[in-house]
Amino acid sequence: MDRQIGVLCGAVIAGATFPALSQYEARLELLGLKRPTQVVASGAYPNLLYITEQWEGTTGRVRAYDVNTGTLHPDPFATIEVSTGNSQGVLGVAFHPADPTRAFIKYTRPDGSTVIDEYSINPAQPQVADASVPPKTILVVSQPSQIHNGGWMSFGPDGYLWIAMGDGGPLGFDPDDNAQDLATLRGGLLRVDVDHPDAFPDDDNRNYAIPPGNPYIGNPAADPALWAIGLRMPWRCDFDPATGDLWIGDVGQGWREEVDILPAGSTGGENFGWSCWEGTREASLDCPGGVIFPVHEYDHDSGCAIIGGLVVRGCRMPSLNGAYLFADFCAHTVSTIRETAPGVFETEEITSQINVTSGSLRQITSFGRDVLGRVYVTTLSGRIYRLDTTEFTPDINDDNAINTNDFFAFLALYQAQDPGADATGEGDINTNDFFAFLASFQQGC
Ligand SMILES: [Ca+2]
Ligand SMILES: [Ca+2]
Ligand SMILES: [Ca+2]
Ligand SMILES: [Ca+2]
Repeated sequence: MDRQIGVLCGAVIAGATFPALSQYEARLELLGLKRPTQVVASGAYPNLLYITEQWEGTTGRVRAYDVNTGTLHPDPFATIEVSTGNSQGVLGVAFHPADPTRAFIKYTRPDGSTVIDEYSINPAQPQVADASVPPKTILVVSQPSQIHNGGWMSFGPDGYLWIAMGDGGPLGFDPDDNAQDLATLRGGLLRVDVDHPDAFPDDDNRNYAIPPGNPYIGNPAADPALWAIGLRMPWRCDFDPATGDLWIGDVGQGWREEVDILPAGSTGGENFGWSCWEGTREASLDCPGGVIFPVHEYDHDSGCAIIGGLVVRGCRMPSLNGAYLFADFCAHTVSTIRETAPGVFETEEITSQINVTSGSLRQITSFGRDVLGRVYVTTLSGRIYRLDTTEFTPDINDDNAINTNDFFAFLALYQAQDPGADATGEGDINTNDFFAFLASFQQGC
């Protein structure tokens, strides 16, 4: 913060009044999609959001949506033949962080296998994949059944592609013990390198390199793509944009839904417990030690399937800054988790604080963010909502950061008696608003 403004804030903060209790709004952004499962931004094309449509009939799609114009591009980015169980279909899309011509789509193909293919983008036409370049397969993982195929995928802060895999079934309680088996990728968290030559030239199902530092390199009993094990159905995960911690929402079996954290400093080899443990409930008698337990879990009195969310960062919703948002698919609840002291996590259900402008937040399938940190929610019914706040935010110029530009933007609004300067929210613009702005400005986000 500018030093002079900081001094000014320090002088007036004692008399400041803070905005009232926050309320949120879920504004309907788009409807009519087919089972949307993810909303992903590409840094290279900041006005576009890419939406995965899980399946319609036997076809899944990725669609491009222009957030500036509010239009869905009529032609899909990609159209893929898929298998169509509840956790099958098009499951995720990721964009190479440094190369605007490369996109990656995760889906289950008609024979049930989980596949990641690379698609090419012509930067002149990023709404649709470049049809002149055939998709290239990165990874194929066979699946014993159509359950627990779900799992998220994203590039991490380290530039590698991270992939979470469900245990694959074929029944409950992971009967093949996939999640504790170092030889299979099912039930694991993977880290692969898509920038270096294929390390498995004799294997058409593995077309990537292994990043140096992966924990099981050199272990002949382990698949070197694994970073961690013990996951059941990690439907949605998120790297905290501020800390790099990975938050994992792992769907439970009959008792516990859980949220796990892989710290940014992880050196790999973590065991998240499944199927020895379901949350902190012992599910089998033969459990290894050293299991990482969830930072939050809830039982089936409060829901049935956790929809992992994301860590909100930035100034658009100041009271959610730093909170992890997640949902339950059946209870239709939205909740937050905050680390209030090192290792202490507190949760709050905020469903009743969200005013939904049209329809309802039922059967939430994912949360996503755009390049400005705005938060989106997808529902199985085909809707996308943008989560916003009715609270006053000192981010006056709406760029998700607070700095001197906001200070001067506020002064301009204040002098013009613009409603945007009504920091106290009572309809009048006076010196109280000036002090309230300064207080929230100093507080930052
Ligand atoms: Ca290969
Ligand atoms: Ca666990
Ligand atoms: Ca700003
Ligand atoms: Ca006012």
